Amino acid sequence: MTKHVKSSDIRSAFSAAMSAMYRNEVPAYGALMDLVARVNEKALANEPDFKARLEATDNLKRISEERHGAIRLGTAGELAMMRRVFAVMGMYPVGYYDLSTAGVPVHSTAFRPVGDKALKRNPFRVFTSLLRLDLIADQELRADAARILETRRIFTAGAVELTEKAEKDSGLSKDDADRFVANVLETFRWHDKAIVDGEMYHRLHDAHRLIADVVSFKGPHINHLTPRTLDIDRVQALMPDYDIAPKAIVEGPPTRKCAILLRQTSFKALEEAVAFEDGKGGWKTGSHTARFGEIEQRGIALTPKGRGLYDTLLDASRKVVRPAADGSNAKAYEAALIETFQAFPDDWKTIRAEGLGYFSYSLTEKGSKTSIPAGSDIDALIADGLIQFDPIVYEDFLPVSAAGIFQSNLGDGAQQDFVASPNQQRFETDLGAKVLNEFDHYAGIEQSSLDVCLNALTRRPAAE
Ligand code: OOG
Ligand code: NI
Repeated sequence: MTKHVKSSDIRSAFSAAMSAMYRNEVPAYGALMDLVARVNEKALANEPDFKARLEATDNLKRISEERHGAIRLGTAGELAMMRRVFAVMGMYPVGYYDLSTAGVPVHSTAFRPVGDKALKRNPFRVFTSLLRLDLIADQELRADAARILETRRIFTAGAVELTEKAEKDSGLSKDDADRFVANVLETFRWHDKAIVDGEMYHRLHDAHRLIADVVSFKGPHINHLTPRTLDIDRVQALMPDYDIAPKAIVEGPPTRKCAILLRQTSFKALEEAVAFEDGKGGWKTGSHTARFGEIEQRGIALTPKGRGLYDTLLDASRKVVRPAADGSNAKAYEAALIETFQAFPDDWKTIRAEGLGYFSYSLTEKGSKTSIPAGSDIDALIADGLIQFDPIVYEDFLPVSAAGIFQSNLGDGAQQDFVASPNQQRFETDLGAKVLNEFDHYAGIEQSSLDVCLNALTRRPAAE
């Protein structure tokens, strides 16, 4: 039997290939990558303790390679096939995000690796949205869009064939994995020739810019790739020096000592030249705005209790100042956010003691030389300096933030309102699987780190 490549290696190769493609297609992404690399280096040099903890927990290597991307799909069939393609790379749907409340006619999940080892190897994730034509009032347009979407094939024959092969054989050989990566990359490529004429494009665009973006093209071009920074405020401040105009506010929690969840900022989508069918077998030049750049800073994953507190505080702060799309009240928004989040503890000890975040446990130097009786209390072991704890990184997304990121992509024009209508069941039927619950995964990672510590402490013969 041929030897199979690890799914994490395929994911890693795919993430690198996608990054190279996007860097080539969108030079501003390359500039942002350079800026992030520089800021990260400096952040690590300025904070040797932080660097040492990242190294000790095997989290340092992944940072410079870390990124997420986003795509928007048109049909249930596309979503279901995408799930199978991502599974070959060890990426599974985690979480359900309803964006209808934010005036965006999609619902989404994130495909990502789930185990501790796979995340450390390469945490590449793709925020994947499915267009909801059911939220479009115009019946005729809805039918036209559905008809157009039915005609396109977003996967190459090779991608489908290799996915089936991987499913049948539970993996791919090195040669097949290389072909798989090259084939799947095609699905994410930009096409500057639309599959509709200018008139149809404008009808779709008038209904919602996002509908035009999904329906008018041959495939779900990757619309952004996001490197992870260790100091988002610094990158935000330096972006203009690199000729990149950032959005007015950073989404998510405010600047803090202990980073929680996820902070994100982006630059506005580029207006790019595209060609529409002219109905006479030729092409007519036009433009389309879809692709942008984003950066993110990741902090600790919160427990349901911690997340509840985060949601409450974010909500309260937005009642004080609602961020305007044009950035006119950005300073006031930031101040309100900082003020409101005073209520969220800002040291790891309290965050742990109050059960707000997930931690990974490991033995200290002293702990690795000590043996204890079974049934010892974890808090006592920490107090005795035998066990230490590090925050577990949040690997998912935040719906309010995602809405803000979508918005920077949609222009500052009037926002549409849809009736809030989450429909996770429908999404899962279309996906052909249930989405995983993010909290279960963090809890599992936390528990297994504890088990490893306790086993080591209780089984080891007493040190001499
Ligand atoms: C996805 C926007 C959401 C994030 O990082 O929250 C997102 C999109 O624009 O398709 O990527
Ligand atoms: Ni994003």
